[in-house]
Amino acid sequence: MKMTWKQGLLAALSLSVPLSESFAGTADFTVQYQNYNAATPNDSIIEAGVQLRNNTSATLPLSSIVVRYWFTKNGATAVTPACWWWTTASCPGISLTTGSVSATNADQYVEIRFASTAGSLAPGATTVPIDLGITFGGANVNETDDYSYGNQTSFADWSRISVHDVGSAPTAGVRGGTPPSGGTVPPPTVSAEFFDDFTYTGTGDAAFSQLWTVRTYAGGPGVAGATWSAGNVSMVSEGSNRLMRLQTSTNGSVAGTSHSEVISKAQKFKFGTYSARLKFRDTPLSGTRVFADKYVQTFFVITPYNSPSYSEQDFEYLPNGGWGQGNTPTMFLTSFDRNVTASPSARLSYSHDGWRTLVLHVTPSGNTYFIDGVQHASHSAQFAPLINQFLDFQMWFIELGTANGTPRTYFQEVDWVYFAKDTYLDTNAVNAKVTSLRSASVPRKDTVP
Ligand SMILES: [Ca+2]
Ligand SMILES: [Ca+2]
Ligand SMILES: [Ca+2]
Repeated sequence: MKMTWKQGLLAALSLSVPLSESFAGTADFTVQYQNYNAATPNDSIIEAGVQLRNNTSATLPLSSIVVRYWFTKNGATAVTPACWWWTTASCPGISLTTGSVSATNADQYVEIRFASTAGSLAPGATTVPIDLGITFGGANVNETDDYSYGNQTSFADWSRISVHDVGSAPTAGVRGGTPPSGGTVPPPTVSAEFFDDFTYTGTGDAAFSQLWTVRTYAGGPGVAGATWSAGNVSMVSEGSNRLMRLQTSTNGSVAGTSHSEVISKAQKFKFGTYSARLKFRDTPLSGTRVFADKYVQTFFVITPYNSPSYSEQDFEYLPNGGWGQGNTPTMFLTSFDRNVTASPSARLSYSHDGWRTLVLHVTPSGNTYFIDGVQHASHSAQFAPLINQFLDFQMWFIELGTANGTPRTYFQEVDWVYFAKDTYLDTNAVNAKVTSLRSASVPRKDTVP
């Protein structure tokens, strides 16, 4: 493609602009919209076709922006966004979250985010349509009172779906379209919080040891006789960010198998928002993926297991399947209670490889699980904790591929963990808290009594 020196310079400049800052103006993008469900504005489905045109003379990375669709949920208790089509049926490169606002004709929005793999949009180019679905747990809603609603059945410019800088507040950082007017609901005030960005030099860092214990004692869960190795926990870099890495290794024999666990020193977490940003990994750090190795990548909270008041809430990801799932990558979201044998568990039968933001609301009336802003499970008050809990990260084998004697090491990484006591933050509010702490150069914080 022929490109002038100026366009080339602008494209180069765009790469050096921080993602949270506007590259240029508020008309960088035009949204074009078609209502794919125009015939039924009063059923339980919103289906919007959305495409984006780049109005600038620069090539703009889609990962630098988000698209927000604004609506009223009319009292519906579940709001579930989905990408039903984009480029291929699996919608690679897109993730979706929801947020709350208080604006004219909008109390909710769905946000479309793009991974770096979604690529860039050339000057004047338009994306193929994104088929955005929003469902309400079967409840019927009224779309005609939605800010972003229109009934056109072919694509036309539409200012009521807006484009913003990634990471911006709901109506801020406008790059295209016009967000609804009116205030946004400020996130609730957090009185006590725990945060760790895992910026340590290593697990020998004294500051790390103040907050966390790396397990070395033997025992369950998992393959009996496996060791729990301190060497399986390390701190690594990803660009300028620091991550905590957990590993689990095997050569197919019990003697050659080691697990890992990092647990908070404090047992003081009960009701509130638990959250962590994890990079789940489907492929090994070294060696070959052996599907007969069934193992678990986790973030969970737990009391002492033997307590008469035992409780536990888990995000457990099985990249190679297991627990009756064959080789299908499966996420289990489970709440345990000492006195209940049937532990409720949601099962998500697809890969979670890559970065995921996990949010768990633990309230006196039950536990609700979110991944990347989407609610996937809600468990009743029976499973609310009775006593304080620990924060925990763990990797372990359920069973081994004993026929394969070649060593292999699997891993997961943790960017940060955040807890807000007695306060319930949605995923956007959690991300805003983490961004704010980082902006203030706070690598870790603990004000939880
Ligand atoms: Ca509809
Ligand atoms: Ca509505
Ligand atoms: Ca980090």
